[in-house]
Amino acid sequence: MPELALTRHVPSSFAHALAAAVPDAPIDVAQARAQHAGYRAALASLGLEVRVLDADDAHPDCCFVEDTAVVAAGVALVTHPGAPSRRGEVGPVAAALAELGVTIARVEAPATLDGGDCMRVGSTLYVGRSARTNAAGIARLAEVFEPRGLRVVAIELPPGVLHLKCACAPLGDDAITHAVPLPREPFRGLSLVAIPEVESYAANVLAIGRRVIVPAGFARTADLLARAGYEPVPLATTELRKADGALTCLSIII
Ligand code: CIR
Repeated sequence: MPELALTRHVPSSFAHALAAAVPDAPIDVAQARAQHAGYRAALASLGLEVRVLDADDAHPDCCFVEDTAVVAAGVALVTHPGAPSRRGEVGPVAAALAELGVTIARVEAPATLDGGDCMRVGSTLYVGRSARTNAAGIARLAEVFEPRGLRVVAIELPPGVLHLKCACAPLGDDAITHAVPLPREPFRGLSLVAIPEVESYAANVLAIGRRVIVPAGFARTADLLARAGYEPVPLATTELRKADGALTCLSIII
């Protein structure tokens, strides 16, 4: 079981975070902060020690720490994010990970890699090739993690899917959620909880053991997870969603 969640506060500039579409209502930063606090409380209630890094107002997306490092097999691969505006986010996260005693490796330009494109399930590390993660980034991921016993499987993402984990997420070591835009073939051998197309945002869940944090308001997904033997823990994410954020993106779980 994981023990620690590294998170980062929502900056006061959060209303300027990257977003594929302009939201119907502007981001309410105070509410985003309240939702982030709810997230940290949920992680703590599931038994994790939660660390929170200071926000950096110069980086409106800095609370989405998942994209800045991939941690597995005792190594943190600090990324070179695909979005230029996010590249300055990695320093404080790398420093915090180094303080935790994790071995640090790095992705260097021209390679790009976002942690949201990386999903470890058992001994397999799936990686989406996306607008944010390029072939050199995937090659670097394989170079770092394959010698440490992880099989790296690349998946071409359909246009419009920001990150691999927008459409799937781990449910332990042999199961995942899975939403329609993704092919099924690369995940053969895993149990899939198929998320209905109208609820595809809710594919991004955060499982800690059998308890699974799900975005609030996605009743069918919660029901499907419960039927599959998990305990859904709904959490409000409306303001984070306006910046294309969901649940896994707010932490690095160690
Ligand atoms: C971005 O576009 O980079 C942020 N606004 C959202 C990042 C979400 N990250 C994630 O799902 N891992």
